[in-house]
Amino acid sequence: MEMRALVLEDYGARPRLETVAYNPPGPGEVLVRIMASGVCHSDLHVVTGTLPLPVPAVLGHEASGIVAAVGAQTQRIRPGDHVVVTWIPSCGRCFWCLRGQPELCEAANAGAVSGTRPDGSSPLAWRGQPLHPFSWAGTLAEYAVVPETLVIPIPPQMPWEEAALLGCAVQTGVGAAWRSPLELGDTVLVVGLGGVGQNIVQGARLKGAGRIIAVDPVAEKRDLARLLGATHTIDPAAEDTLTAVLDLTEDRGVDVAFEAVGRPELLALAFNATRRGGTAVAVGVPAPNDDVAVNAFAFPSQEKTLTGAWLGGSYPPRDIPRLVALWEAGRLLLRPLVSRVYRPEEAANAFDDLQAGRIVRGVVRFDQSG
Ligand code: PAD
Ligand code: ZN
Repeated sequence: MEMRALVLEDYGARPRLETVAYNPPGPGEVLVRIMASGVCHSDLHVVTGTLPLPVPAVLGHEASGIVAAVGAQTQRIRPGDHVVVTWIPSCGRCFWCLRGQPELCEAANAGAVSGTRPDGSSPLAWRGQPLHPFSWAGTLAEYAVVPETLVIPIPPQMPWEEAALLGCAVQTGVGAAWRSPLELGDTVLVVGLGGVGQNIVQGARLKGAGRIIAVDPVAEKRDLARLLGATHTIDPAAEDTLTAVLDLTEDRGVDVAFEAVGRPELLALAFNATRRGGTAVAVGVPAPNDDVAVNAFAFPSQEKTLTGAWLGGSYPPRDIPRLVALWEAGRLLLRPLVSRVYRPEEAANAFDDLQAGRIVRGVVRFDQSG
């Protein structure tokens, strides 16, 4: 069978809408007709080669759609279900899954790195060669053939564009805030207000933060952060972020700081902006060989913590229904995160707009072509 998908041929190339071949779902897999797929900076990291996932690849890892078919041995999902597609297919059996850290699942990690199923095959092919779906998802396409564990049912009335963002940005951002040591009334710093950072802001609000200081050079993103719960904003192009944070906190620093850009110097900034006993959380993804320079003396003498969050520490079957409940109650805002909707033919433009800082989330509607 054939479909159109956004293919990255090699690092540095422009992603292109191509006709590719796909197999019917195998055992434990489902076929999803993609309605909407978001474009995340992690997709852009693959395009630039910062995140060296195997190519050629089908990009995309946060989406919504309708289950078109299910393979043998699937249990939870039925044709016709409305679903979110996410990107860590936790096995439920490995060392990490059994310890309650399914986001670090061994099989999921190995599959993301190899871009193939455990047997080395791929459900996708292009020009006679195997195509690697991004982290087994590959949702910037008309269809995705994915493990059943990547697919979570949602209420049929949920709009496609909002639902798509649950796949990555919302789980990552809200989860990172929720699982951080943030306590009621605490002061929080969020560096970087893209799709992920905005959700850290609203996650911090939902967990009861007092002051939320949000940093981004783009004015519209600072405005959106205020809508989602930020109490203070900083333009790093106009003032020194660390000085501004210390001014706002009687020179103490914040209780919890999040880096949501993916640059080591900004992670060091987040660490330096925390108070004694505070925690900095790395959410942004740097290049695999990047190091961060922070003062070693601060760990024992100031009891500081530097940690990280992968998919916000989320477990999608447990957390997506909770996020849906927050959205239904009007407490989790999704519509304002969708800056622009693209047709499949324009999907590559979403990458240009993301790189230029013009959008928070761009969403491609695969059911709206022409
Ligand atoms: P994005 O490009 O939408 O957001 C990045 C933001 O950083 C933009 O709004 C920029 O304007 C802003 N920025 C740039 N320079 C600065 C600066 N000096 N100070 C403050 N802000 C600045 O990306 P995104 O929100 O999709 O992703 C952000 C990062 O998170 C990126 O590295 C991505 O790969 C990573 C990510 N991590 C996970 C995870 O599981 N940890 C999941 C998804 C994305
Ligand atoms: Zn992502």
